[in-house]
Amino acid sequence: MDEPSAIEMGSETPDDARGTPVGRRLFLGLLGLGAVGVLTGSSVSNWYQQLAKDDPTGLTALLPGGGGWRYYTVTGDYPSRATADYSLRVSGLVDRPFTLTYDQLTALPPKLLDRDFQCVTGWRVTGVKWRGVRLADLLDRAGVQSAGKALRLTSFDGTYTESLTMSQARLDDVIVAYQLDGKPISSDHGGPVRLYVAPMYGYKSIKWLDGIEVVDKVVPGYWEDRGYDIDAFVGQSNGRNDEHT
Ligand SMILES: Nc1nc2c(c(=O)[nH]1)N[C@H]1C(S)=C(S)[C@@H](COP(=O)(O)O)O[C@H]1N2
Ligand SMILES: [Mo]
Repeated sequence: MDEPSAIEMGSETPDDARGTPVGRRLFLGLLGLGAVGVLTGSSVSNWYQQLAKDDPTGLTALLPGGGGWRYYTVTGDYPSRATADYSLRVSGLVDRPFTLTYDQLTALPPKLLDRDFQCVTGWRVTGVKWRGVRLADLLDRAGVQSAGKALRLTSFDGTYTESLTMSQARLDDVIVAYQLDGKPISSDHGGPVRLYVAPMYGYKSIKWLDGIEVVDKVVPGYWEDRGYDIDAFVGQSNGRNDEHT
């Protein structure tokens, strides 16, 4: 397998049939900031948002006003789902599989977190406030069977997956999140519901979460299949962020 890199993590979306990484186009775009005028008269902040969305390089973090976030998607679009149409399925090696609506999820006892969000590629957003439900609470509700050793998490983008061992999933700061900085999570950020794994690099925090399946062993997730650590604790894993400075 090719050695993955942080740039690869951000450039899964080809911008044309030849598969030119978006990153190159973006980088050239940043060099030519004067080109902003041709972008259909949108305000600079709208332009900035769009740029940040497509930015696999992290370079937009160097520009003022963006809050430091990059909006990642490996599929090339940002699926949106109304809260009324949302549901979360908990299944697999459990005694009581269930499905929660958005209203049912958000009615459960909340867990609040205030942490830095750290992508393995090096960008970080400090002091992000999250509200959600402890993943451990959902697992308790389902009743994990003794054979259940790991979780396989799925996204309604249809492509991204993630994994956690059972002990990681039960950590107090791993939540199924539905608010970010006091507002419902936007679809750009993986709303209406995403995972937030506070102690680990951002790629563990799967967006557009719709399925939690208890399985008997770890099934590597999307980036883990591409060489990133399954145990992605910030500062402890290989992180891959040594590959670019
Ligand atoms: N479904 C899905 N979840 C995802 C990703 C993705 O591309 N698709 N990217 C991951 C990575 S690498 C990071 S750093 C964070 C970024 O979250 P943000 O897009 O809200 O900034 O989402 C993670 N979850
Ligand atoms: Mo990331």
